[in-house]
Amino acid sequence: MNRSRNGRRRQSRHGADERPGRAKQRAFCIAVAPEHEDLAELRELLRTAGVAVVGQEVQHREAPHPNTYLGRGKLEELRQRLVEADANLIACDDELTPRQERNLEEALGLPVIDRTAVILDIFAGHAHTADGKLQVELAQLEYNLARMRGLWTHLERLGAGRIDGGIGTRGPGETQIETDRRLARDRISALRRKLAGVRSSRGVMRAERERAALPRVALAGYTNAGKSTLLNALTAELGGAGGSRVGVRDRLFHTLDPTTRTVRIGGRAFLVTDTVGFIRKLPHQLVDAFGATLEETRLADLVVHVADASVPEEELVEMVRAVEDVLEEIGAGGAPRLLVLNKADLIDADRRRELGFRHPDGLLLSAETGEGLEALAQGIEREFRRALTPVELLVPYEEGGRLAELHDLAADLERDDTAEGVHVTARLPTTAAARFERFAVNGRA
Ligand SMILES: Nc1nc2c(ncn2[C@@H]2O[C@H](COP(=O)(O)OP(=O)(O)OP(=O)(O)O)[C@@H](O)[C@H]2O)c(=O)[nH]1
Ligand SMILES: [Mg+2]
Repeated sequence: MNRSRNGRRRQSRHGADERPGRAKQRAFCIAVAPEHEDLAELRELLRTAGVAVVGQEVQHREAPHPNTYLGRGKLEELRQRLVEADANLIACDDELTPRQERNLEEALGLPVIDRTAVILDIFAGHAHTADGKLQVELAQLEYNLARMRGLWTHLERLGAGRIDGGIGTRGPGETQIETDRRLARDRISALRRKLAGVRSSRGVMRAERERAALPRVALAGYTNAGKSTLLNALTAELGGAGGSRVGVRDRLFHTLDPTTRTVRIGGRAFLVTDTVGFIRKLPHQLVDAFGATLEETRLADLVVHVADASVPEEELVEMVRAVEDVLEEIGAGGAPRLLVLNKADLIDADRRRELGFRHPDGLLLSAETGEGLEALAQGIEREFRRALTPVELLVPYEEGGRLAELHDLAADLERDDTAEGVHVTARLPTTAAARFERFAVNGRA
């Protein structure tokens, strides 16, 4: 911590800070919880956002105070501790109502950011593709519209350039706020239109057509569980194609944009997609804005749920549940699921046994060392077969291309050349079965 900063002028209520570059921010974390809560995740989020943590306070109460989040007495007590800790920012582990946020800022005399703002800020920093950037901007605008002030200026992630004169860069003042609101709403509609355009663009449609032909596996899971590492391992070990390695880093929400690779398992090609990680209390603005990205998971034939099993059991259970909740929320709750307990290389023999009986369906694996990869491949193959639809087709000889496609897609394919064409019995993924319907014999397709 840089002591020489102690005497510097306070940030304005809206976080404006005229120092050039990104200021070193020193956050004091607060939370309300009925029982013990260690705030490790909020600290990790802040670390990823480039903010230092200088202290924390968890108030034990059933529910947050509706007006001030923390109770009166606690607020009094905190003021002194904030000075001692040399904090210049408060970070709250829950999403605050605009009123709670305002009241907290007034009572504590420091800018307040909530969990949602931190997550949105991280997303803003990690979005690389045009699509990703649009999605994050949309989520931020929606969050800010309710608050009408500068989320970005708090964490100073975005240089003035990008949102020059835009929402969140100005001070308050009633007229300004009205103008900002209107601008924000205009921008939100424009972004929605743009995103809709991106989605319906030719490229996306073509990719989707191609995708429909091969069985799709989505890697889903808590952020930092090792999804990208696993995709790399699957591509490297099992053979596959589709470009360079996916970025891996020990930070939250490293991956935002979905990456799809072809992986060959049991002689058949699968499309495996790595996508954005989930988190407890995932801001609903993000779930909305990332609809197209999350679609990859919703449309998958199989969801491989990757969990970091190197954490204590309680945390593991909580993270697994958080992911299940989000899957449910995005409409992927019904898809066949395979649980992968990753980071096996960090787990000792005792804990391995414990995992074995606590999560009997879980597949212990290490994306780093390759342990368990083969078992995962078999698991994918097995789940895939379970979801196959039996078909009986008569494919005319002139449709040779379709036959080749069938060979790629089908399991247990048997063919018999007859006078009318090739008679085929096989088992196909449901989506593919629908596409071959017109060749169906006896209504079986
Ligand atoms: N020891 C060990 N570390 C792992 C393993 N798999 C992943 N990691 C590490 O865990 C961290 C996160 O890995 P990623 O693959 O980026 O995780 P992710 O799930 O894609 O994370 P986000 O994209 O942020 O949601 C990195 O530091 C990896 O090196 C593993 O099997 N063993
Ligand atoms: Mg990743």
